[in-house]
Amino acid sequence: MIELIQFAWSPFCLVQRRILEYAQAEFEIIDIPPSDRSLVWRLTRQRYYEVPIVQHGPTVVFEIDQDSQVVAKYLDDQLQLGLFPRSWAGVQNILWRYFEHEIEGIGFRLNDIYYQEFVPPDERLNYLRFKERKFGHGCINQWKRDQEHLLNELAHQLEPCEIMLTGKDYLLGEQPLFVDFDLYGMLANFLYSGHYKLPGIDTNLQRWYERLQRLNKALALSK
Ligand SMILES: N[C@@H](CCC(=O)N[C@@H](CS)C(=O)NCC(=O)O)C(=O)O
Repeated sequence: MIELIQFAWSPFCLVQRRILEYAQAEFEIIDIPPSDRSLVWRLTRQRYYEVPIVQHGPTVVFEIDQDSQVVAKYLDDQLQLGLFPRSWAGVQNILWRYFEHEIEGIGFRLNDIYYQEFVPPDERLNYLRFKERKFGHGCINQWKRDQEHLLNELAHQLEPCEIMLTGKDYLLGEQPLFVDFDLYGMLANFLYSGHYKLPGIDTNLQRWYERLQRLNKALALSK
C-alpha cells in the first residue's frame, strides 16, 4: 500500500494526491500537523523534513532538491502512468519550475491570507510564526493589502497556460502529463480557501482544471 505523508493544502502534496487518485491506486493519506515533521524525519532517517513524502512498503521516497520530481517519477514508474515521456523531457522541466516558483509563489500567498479558516486552531501560532520567520514580520497582513495586485499578477502569469490550452485538452497535447498535475496542484492550493475562482469567464484553463479534477487513467486512455 502506498502512503502519502502530507498536509491537505500544500501545493506539492496536492500534486501527488491527484496523481494517485488519477491512477486509481490504492493509497492512504497520512496527514501530519505542518509544525510537526517528526514522522517525516524518522521515515527518511533524518534526511528530509518537507512534505510530501511517500512510503511504499520498505521504500521511502522524497525529493533531493527544490526542482527534483523524485516522488512523482516514482509513482509514475510504479503505476505505469506515462507522465514523463522522453519526447517532452526538458520542456516539462522548464514548465514545472515556472509552475512551482512563479505560480506557486503567488497562489500560496493568496491562500495563506485565509490561513485561520483552514489551519487547525492548535497549529495557527506555529503556522504564523513559520511564515513570519520566513517572509518577514506582518507578511500575511501585507499579502492581504496586496490581494488585488496578487490576483492580477496571478492572472497575468497564467496567460501562457491559457494560450497553451487553445485547441487541446492538456498543456502539451491530448494526453495528461506530469506538468498538468503540477499546475493543477499549484492552482488547487490557490483555490483551497474557497475564496477565489480561476481568472476569467469560460476560459480554456477553467475547462482544463475541471477536466483534471475528475480525470482518471481509464478515462484518459479511452480517448
Ligand atoms: N520541491 C519540493 C517542495 C516541498 C515543499 O516545499 N513543501 C513544503 C510544504 S508546501 C514544506 O514542507 N516546507 C518546509 C516547512 O514547511 O518546514 C516538492 O516538490 O515536494
